[in-house]
Amino acid sequence: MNDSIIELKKKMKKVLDRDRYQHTLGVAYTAASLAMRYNLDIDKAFTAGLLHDCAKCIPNDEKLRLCKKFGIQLTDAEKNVPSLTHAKLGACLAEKEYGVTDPDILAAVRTHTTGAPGMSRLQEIIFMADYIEPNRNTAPNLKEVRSLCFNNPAIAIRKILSDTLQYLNKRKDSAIDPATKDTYDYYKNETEKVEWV
Ligand code: DGI
Ligand code: FE
Ligand code: FE
Repeated sequence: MNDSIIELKKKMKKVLDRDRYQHTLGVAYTAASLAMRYNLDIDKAFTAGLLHDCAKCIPNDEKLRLCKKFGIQLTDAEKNVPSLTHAKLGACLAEKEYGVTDPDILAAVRTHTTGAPGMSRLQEIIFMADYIEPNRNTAPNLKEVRSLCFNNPAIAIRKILSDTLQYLNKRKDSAIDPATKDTYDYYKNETEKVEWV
């Protein structure tokens, strides 16, 4: 792995708490494995994995202040559930604070929580790796979803989002971001084109 990855690892260890750093390493290595499977640049996937939660441990009021400072447009859901902003703010910090210029890496960080319709393969890999990395253990159907991620990304993403929407619908405080619903609709439509689903 290149030197910039080693530097980034050190920086993430400083700005994340212990569990979040372990999760971050899990996402980076899982993303690297998915990149091997789908013939993508391994260093790019690892870098996006390392950075995806770089804004997660910033206190919520500070997150909102930084979003305002950087002119990041927030949805009503993000205003109601400020922790959601760590994705867009993370992409902004990846560029301004950690020197990332690759637009695909920045997009992967930006969309890692809600997904987005028509994601690039790298965006899909980070979205999936975040959900299945080895330290994750509470989501339903993890065994099935882990296997799907290495076999059929569109179906895996559809399943992740349907389980996430079901979980959010059960919770009273769940403000569903339009991006989460739009992404589900997109991947549902994509996978309905496939006959054997
Ligand atoms: O940052 P992580 O915990 O590693 O993972 P993440 O960025 O995917 O965030 C996961 C949480 O985000 C999970 O509890 C589900 C929640 N989430 C995803 N989409 C939405 C959402 N929460 C709300 N309120 N609305 C959404 O649209
Ligand atoms: Fe996250
Ligand atoms: Fe994460």
